Amino acid sequence: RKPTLAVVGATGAVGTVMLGILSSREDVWGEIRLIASPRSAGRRLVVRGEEIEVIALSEEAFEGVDVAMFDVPDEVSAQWAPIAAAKGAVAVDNSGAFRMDPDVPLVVPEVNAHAARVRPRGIISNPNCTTLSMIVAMGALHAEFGLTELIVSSYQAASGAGQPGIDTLREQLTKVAGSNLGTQPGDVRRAVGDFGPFPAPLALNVVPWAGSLKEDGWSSEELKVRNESRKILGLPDLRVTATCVRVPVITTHSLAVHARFENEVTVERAHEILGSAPGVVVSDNPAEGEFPTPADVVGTDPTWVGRVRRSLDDPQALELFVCGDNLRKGAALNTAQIAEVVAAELTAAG
Ligand code: 11C
Repeated sequence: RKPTLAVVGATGAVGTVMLGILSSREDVWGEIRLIASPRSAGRRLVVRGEEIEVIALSEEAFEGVDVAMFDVPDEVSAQWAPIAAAKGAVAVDNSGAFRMDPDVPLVVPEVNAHAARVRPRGIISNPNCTTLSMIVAMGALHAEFGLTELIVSSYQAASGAGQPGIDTLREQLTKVAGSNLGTQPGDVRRAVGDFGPFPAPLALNVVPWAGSLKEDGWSSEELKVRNESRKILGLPDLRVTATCVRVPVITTHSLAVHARFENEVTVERAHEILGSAPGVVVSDNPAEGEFPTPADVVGTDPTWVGRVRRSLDDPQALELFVCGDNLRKGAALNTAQIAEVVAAELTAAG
């Protein structure tokens, strides 16, 4: 019997991408059940070419479910993932609710698939999209050179803040299109009016903020990049500094990465490693204008890496520019890959 899958949060920005991904990947699932808030129950959505009615989140909705994916806010996952697990499902959770729980593995299949097998709470966490947008490439480089430090600046897309983020950026872009705005202090701020989920205008701007305020001026997003990178790579003392910035891109997060290693590095060897790493594509020929940009890689699955350079002042460090679709590898795709690892395990166990 093929395992039964539940998709919780099927109607959200990530849930919508998830249904497309489930329809295009090798089909390892028996029944696929779509679950959402009571407000969205009754809607009919297409997955694997078949229309399915969305049912309301309830305990009974998890009856007979083997794997339950959660693409919902932290507080909804915090309440419902343990309920799904108590009903016998393996919960694969894309929220921040359980990522740092020592009894919950944080899994990126290309880096630490083995960790998915040990799940005392019946829950597996999917990392934050910013961490995910670089970690496959960093895992491959770490395996060869031994990572000792990461200094990253992110360029995060509006869709990281969900559908309200996308809607806000589109509305702001409409308001500023064809104008002379962006020439006087505050003119864009006054013109766009509504900032939506962002603390400042995003159109014609960059905003050095994502997430909520934590101690000493750090944002939650910056701490997630640090804590999650350490946990996924199994390097609890890895030095990590992140500055997270929102840019006027609809979808695809980018990161400028300074990575320091135990050993000397060469660009040639880094290209070889990245070029043969599953899930990574190298696009690095600046003489021909070749490097990854969000507009070019959006809608694709891999982590794209370009601008690979050895640091001028440090032969043990590399500089890179990395792009990844935050709704696909950064969210839905990685969740689907984790669920497939579990499905293979369940199917093998009979
Ligand atoms: C953003 N990375 O771009 C965030 C969204 O911890 O799953 C994802 C938040 C999370 O705003």
